[in-house]
Amino acid sequence: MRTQVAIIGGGPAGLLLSQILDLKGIRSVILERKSREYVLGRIRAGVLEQGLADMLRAAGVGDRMDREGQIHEGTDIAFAGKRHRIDFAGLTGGETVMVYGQTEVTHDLYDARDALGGSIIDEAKNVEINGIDTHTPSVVYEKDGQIHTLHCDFIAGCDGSHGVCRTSIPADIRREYEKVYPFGWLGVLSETPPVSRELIYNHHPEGFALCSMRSNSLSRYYVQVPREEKIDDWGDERFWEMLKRRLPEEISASLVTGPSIEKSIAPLRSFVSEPLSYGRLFLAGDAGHIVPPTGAKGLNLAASDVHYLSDALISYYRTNDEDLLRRYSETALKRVWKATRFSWWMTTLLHHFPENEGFGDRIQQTELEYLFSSKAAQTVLAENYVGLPYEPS
Ligand code: FAS
Ligand code: PHB
Repeated sequence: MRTQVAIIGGGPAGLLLSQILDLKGIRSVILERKSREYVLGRIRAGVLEQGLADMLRAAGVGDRMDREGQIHEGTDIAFAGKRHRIDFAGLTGGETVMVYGQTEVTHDLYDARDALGGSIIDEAKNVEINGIDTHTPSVVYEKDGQIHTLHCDFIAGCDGSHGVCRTSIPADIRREYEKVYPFGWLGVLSETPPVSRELIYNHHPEGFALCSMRSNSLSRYYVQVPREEKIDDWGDERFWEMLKRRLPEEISASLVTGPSIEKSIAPLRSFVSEPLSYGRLFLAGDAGHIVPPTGAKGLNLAASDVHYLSDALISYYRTNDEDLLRRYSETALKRVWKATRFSWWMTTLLHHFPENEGFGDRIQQTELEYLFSSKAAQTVLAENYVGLPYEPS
């Protein structure tokens, strides 16, 4: 088999890249390890920056998002029993975010790929990438017991944090930066009306809590739990009790609880691998970096990587010029590190760090009090949350 761009991974990064390239006449094949049903069953991100929403619209994948998604002009941050609003639109000259689940984005992308006859090979096992330091790379994989080789010009590593592409970059070239947080997020999806029209990021001495949603009848809640917690130890009642304890009285009083239709624990870490490219291999999305979900940046960074990588590939196939490809890693990492900083800052501001008792707690409280006394401080939060501009390639 032969194609122009072999894409490893059929999550949002791989699907969006394939769709954008297809619309420019560039052929790609997506190799996805799991079944489509498994990929579409994942519950993950919920907030889309303007940049990602615009990319989906430009790729012909924005209609259902514009029909069913919710535009949010601000968010609440609650601490010391009170809630304060960050007015995104007012502080950024009108910028907003779109609340629309990653699960729906992935559904829409699969539908769009099918509509264009895109080539997605799911349940592709034992993917191995070869020749990335040559002009004739290839991918070997197993499907239905048969071994196949896919010859290509480029390989896009969109295979997430547990993929094979990142570690195909030689260890002596690769530099990894990591910060592991001593806690995770226990998340619940429930068919209940959201407790508030906008999201509420809630600081509490016991631990962080987040009130989010997918629609007016589907709510998404998270509580900070110690890293070693096991999901089997968390019945719904225990979850709702903890959430209510952490929310300000006026919010928990109006919380509608119900059975969880999904419940999972995600560990939190910050991780960046440099460079994001090596020879004819280019990493995009979680394959190259991971952020704690506190800043709602993971999915949105996958989008900006795809923006830069698709620009570079389109430019190459149009002009045979490899300049943008050569500069992809440096360009993408500038935005990755800014979002990594913001996600670290939001996580540090809002979570309880047992090892910080005393001085650390007082600094955190001072930071929160300063945030709500300073329009400048709120503007910094707002412009990062709605998404910093995509730097010109
Ligand atoms: P993905 O991980 O989505 O997709 C990678 C794909 O590659 C997967 O389908 C995988 O099966 C496939 N793959 C892996 N190895 C392969 C191989 N060897 N061969 C072929 N295919 C392979 N972000 C937020 O903004 N907010 C959140 O609340 C949030 N919650 C999250 C919760 C969890 C549990 C996780 C894991 C992530 C969460 N994220 C969140 C981040 C998440 O949304 C990612 O940023 C987003 O999925 C990135 O998309 P991709 O880069 O496409 O990676
Ligand atoms: C979500 O709705 O899943 C969500 C929203 C905002 C975040 C993280 C997760 O920062």
